[in-house]
Amino acid sequence: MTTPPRPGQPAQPDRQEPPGRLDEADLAMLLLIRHFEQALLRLFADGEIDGTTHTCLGQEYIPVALRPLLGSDDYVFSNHRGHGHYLARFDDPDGLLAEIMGRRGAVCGGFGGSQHILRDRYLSTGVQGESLPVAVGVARHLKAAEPGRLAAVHIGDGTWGQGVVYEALNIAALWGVPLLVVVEHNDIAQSTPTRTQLAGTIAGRAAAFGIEHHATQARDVAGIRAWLAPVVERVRSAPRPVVVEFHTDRLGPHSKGDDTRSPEELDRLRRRDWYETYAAAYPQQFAAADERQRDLVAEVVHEVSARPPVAWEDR
Ligand SMILES: Cc1ncc(C[n+]2csc(CCOP(=O)(O)OP(=O)(O)O)c2C)c(N)n1
Repeated sequence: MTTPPRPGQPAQPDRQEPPGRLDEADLAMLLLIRHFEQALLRLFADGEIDGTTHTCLGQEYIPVALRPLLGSDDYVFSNHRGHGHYLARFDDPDGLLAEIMGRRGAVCGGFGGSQHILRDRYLSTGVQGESLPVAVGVARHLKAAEPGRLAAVHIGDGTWGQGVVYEALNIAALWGVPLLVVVEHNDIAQSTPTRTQLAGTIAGRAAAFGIEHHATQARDVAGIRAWLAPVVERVRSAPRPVVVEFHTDRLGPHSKGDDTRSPEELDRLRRRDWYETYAAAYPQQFAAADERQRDLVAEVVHEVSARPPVAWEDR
């Protein structure tokens, strides 16, 4: 039921294709997010951070692919698994880590932590589905006041169990608002496999509202970008809502250590990790960039950990 490509639109990239060679900036961003997330899990395991966090290990390529397609005047609404979304938009690992650790220089004064960040036109929330109606309202405003700009909202497959998603899609379609719904479909919601709780398909649910839907298995940043560029352009120019569904893998635990999947299942997913695929395709470029970003994140962790806690008067 996925909407067929239009004439002139690049074909949907295939997961089987070898990845295209990335430019240094894209590779650096992918690896920054990967090492940032791994460092966070270590900090939690070592008892250096309280509370909780949800890493986007395995899903990093989605915000990196979208990065040049979204401008600073577009709104991005993120969810509980949002570190990659934030880093791809702002390239600010220090501010994010300080926020999560409650240290000076925190992007939201340490109030928001991992899941609740507000910066310029970027807002994340840990409440599933909460951002979608807000994004529809913002998209309605953009349509009237800032034509050509859009609101992008990231949600997981499990979030399609929230009724508010359908109220929001209904109004988005009715009002014809510039809304890009980015679905990161990793087949699991915390511990619930999606196949046990989602009847039909996300494509079918979008179709029920007459909303254009596209899906891809690809992890190749350049291929995804070329494929999505005209889709995103249509969201802006029509304007109208579009749902883009990425079939992806959550490689880490739901939050810090609560993975209910079997070691065999995790092995299967790790074998198709973009990190492994890219390392095998471009070993020299990868090794140098990987070491650089690993060191950069280690330096950020070292420097931010040494900062004093956020003080009340800094907030
Ligand atoms: C309204 C609401 N209900 C329950 C939760 C607890 N919760 C946090 S994440 C999550 C699973 C979300 O699954 P999905 O949307 O597929 O995203 P993923 O975690 O796979 O990225 C749940 C149940 C919540 N944050 N908000």
